[in-house]
Amino acid sequence: MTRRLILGCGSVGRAVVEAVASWPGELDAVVADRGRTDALRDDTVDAVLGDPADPSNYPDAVDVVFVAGNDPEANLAAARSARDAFQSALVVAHVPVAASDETRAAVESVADRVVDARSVLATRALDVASDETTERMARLLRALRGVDGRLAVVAHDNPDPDAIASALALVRIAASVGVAADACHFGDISHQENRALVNLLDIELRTLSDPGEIDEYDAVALVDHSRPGVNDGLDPGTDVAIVIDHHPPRVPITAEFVDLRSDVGATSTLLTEYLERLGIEPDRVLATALLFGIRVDTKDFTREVSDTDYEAAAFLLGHADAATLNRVEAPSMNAEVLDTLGRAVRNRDVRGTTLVTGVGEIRDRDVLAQAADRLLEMDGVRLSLVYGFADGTVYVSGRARGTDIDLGETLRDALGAIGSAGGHADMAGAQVPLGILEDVADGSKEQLARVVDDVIKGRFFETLESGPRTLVREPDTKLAREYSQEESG
Ligand SMILES: [Mn+2]
Repeated sequence: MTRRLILGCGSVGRAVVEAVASWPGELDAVVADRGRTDALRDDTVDAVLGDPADPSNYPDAVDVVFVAGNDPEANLAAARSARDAFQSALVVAHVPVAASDETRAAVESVADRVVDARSVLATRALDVASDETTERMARLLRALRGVDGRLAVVAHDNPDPDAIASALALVRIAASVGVAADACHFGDISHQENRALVNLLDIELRTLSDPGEIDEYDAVALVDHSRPGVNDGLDPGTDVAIVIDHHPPRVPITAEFVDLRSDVGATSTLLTEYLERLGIEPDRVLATALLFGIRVDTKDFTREVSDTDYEAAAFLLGHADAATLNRVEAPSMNAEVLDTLGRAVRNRDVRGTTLVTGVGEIRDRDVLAQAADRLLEMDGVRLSLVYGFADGTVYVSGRARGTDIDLGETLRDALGAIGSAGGHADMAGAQVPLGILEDVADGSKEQLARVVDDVIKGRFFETLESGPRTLVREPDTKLAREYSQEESG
């Protein structure tokens, strides 16, 4: 049981609390601000109102201390007290942007780890996430290794692509630890698209017709649903070893291993994360099925889609068979758009609510507008800018929503001098001749992509940081017309 103590609570402390509150272990906090204290108590943290640097406010023993206030000097004082009070604890201290070099150095001398707001925030957030993910991986493998015999991975009745793909993926993960498993379901695969998926990919599924058939197995796992006997043909009293699902449960779920995350769009996303983190390379059939599962459940990335779904899709793209996907249905999103979107997600540079990304060489510049649209759906993104190059020109496409930035005018400021740019406040584009950039790149495609990155991304962020155009000015109507034509697709 890890005992954690938070000292001070600025925006960083708040983020830490939100991440840590769900972890097993104890969480205490000492905060000088009454409003913050009350907010923490709402989060069921044991929060004391008082001076974070006063040891009399501390619990008897802790394993990890997060110093997480907004004030550099107060954090230094708290870090010193914590170091004195808990010799063997891990002291992690946040150094706010405003800290002087002197204070920064002083904090570094007492804390075991320093989180420097100027550079490390994003990285630390990822570390925190990966700790949780790593622990989950370990628990799943433990549950699988505990299976003595053959495992039935049961999808819900009349399984959809998400359920089918998830079952296949769990069978694959089980095999990686030497446990034999079958992907099973009750009912029919009735939907034409789902049958096409199974037939085209030659997917092996066992159709169960009698609840008694499950007795041939030594353990049961459920995917894309969470209760035996509810939306499957199992006896409601069936012992379940593993549940992996993205639907919010109506009742508490009992199983040895439960992974229920309703903040992702598909169970296939969860299974993809396992494959990726466990270093299991999905074969063509599995990757294609998982990608299809994510697409169907998120209605082609338009419904309940999260960053995790995009990350999973980006990973699967490298392994999936786009041609087969295209044959399963006539998708609204073709393979090239999906591929461009994958590159856009992988290469993204997010600063605040702005996402800028380069996709390298493109064949069809329409894909940029579609990618910019989709990226705007990512969590916390209010402005997206996507660029790629073709036929000696860099094409740039941007979208904005819920911000007061005039994107068309801002793009003109950023790129007007080296090309043509403009458009609406919420939908804009630019074209920059590659000309001189190509000379700099010296014939190498990779080098060219880097030079384009430097110029487009560099100029755009620079313009944003130095004061972007806001919606006060009327956009140039002539340019707006010009660009709205190519941006309408
Ligand atoms: Mn699903």
